[in-house]
Amino acid sequence: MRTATLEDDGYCVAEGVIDRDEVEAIRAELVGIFEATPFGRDDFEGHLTRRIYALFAKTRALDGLAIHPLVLDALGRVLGPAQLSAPTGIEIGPGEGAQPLHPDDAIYPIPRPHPELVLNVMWPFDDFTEDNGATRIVPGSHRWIDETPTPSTDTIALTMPAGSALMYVGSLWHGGGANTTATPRIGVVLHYAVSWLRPVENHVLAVPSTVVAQLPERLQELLGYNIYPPFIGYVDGRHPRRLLV
Ligand SMILES: O=C(O)CCC(=O)C(=O)O
Repeated sequence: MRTATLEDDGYCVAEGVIDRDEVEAIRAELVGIFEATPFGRDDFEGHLTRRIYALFAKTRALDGLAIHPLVLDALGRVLGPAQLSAPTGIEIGPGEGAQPLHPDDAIYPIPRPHPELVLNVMWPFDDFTEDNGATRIVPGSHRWIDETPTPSTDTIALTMPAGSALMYVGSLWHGGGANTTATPRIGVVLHYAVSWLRPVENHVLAVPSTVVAQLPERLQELLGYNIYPPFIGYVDGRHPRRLLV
């Protein structure tokens, strides 16, 4: 079968990006945070699903993945200057139904078609299977203009081993799958957007600046301490990095 590409298919999967030991270490850290995280409040968040928001205030385990060379390369090709927008840990619990299908860029009131505004990287920390809620996508839907899915729309489950990286563009219709197994499905979706848009989560308030000051410069930029040329994002006329002391 042909390998899917971001350019042609709106998604791609790279397997074996992180090894089993790293997967286990990150998963263990996330499990501790999920234990202190409430279930979702509506069908979109999922009533049996827990979501870790303000992720970069709560763990250092994902810093390297957020700036992984594979990711930075894709961001440069698909979005150009980019920032983190909605980084979220997602634990789909046993018995959860399928999440409503959606394109992530629909949150922005910009008519389709438009250049890509959003790129997601889903990092699975369990093997994603048909049964435990692997992310489902609607093939070809990144090219839709006014079309929306119906109950008979075909979706495919992006099954992959933990340690893979799934990337998909913000215009692709997708959603978390139903989990019909007895164990949770853990993944982290690092959702990036072009850096001239307002990010979905307000990182500058979510992550204390004393924490950001300790991070790699590239991650600081992705968390809002950046300038989109010539000067979107300035603080008192200067680069926001100057606040990080
Ligand atoms: O959990 C997943 O597989 C996808 C989640 C998702 O698409 C979302 O919450 O926007």
